[in-house]
Amino acid sequence: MRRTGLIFGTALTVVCALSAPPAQAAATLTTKGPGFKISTQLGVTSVSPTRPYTVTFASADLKRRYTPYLATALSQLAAAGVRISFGGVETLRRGTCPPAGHIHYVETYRPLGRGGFSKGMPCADPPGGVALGGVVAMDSEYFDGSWYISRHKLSNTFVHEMLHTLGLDHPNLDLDEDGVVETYECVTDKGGLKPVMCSPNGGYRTSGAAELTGLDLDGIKALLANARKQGID
Ligand SMILES: [Ca+2]
Ligand SMILES: [Zn+2]
Repeated sequence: MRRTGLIFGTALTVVCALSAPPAQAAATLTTKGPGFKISTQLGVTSVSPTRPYTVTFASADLKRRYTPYLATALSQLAAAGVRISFGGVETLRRGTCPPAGHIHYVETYRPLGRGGFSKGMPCADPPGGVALGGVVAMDSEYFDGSWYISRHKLSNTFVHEMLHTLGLDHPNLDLDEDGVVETYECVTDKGGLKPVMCSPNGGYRTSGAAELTGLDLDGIKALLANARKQGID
């Protein structure tokens, strides 16, 4: 069966119910913008402009297969001021956070317990609210042929989940004011694009797309600016 609808989710739908944003973060820090939202409910309010972020993989095979999907996004993030680069292979105990600054990719069967969904989670409540990276679990179904996903959605999923680990949440809003924040209900940029962080998916729809939109970059810039506002290096 071919399914092209809901492709990725995260545990954020679960987490949203847990707690209000930390009180100390509310006053001066940017927490959202027209096309982005920061994961304050997970205690992440900034991205360090100086500390390194490193993308690691659970195996050499994953590194080989996943790197092409992430290279453009890493260039964009670096250009925006994030010190991010590819690292190597490391083993992580299930359910734990990787070493500081690592964004660790694994491949598991239905990490959210739902077919076709992948999961990206930041390490919660990092000191000072500075993103420490996290774990991305890509659904193995995309790669063994058991779940159809278009090339552009797969590419966007890689980037979407990575941005969760840096502290971006779904920016969905009740734009039509029907009282419900719906899937795909996200602002668009001048070119009609939804942010790649839109739930369940957004971003460029060209084949092989794996880029942040300008709206997502606004979110990254806000995370970096929050660090500077707090004097965080
Ligand atoms: Ca609505
Ligand atoms: Zn998501």
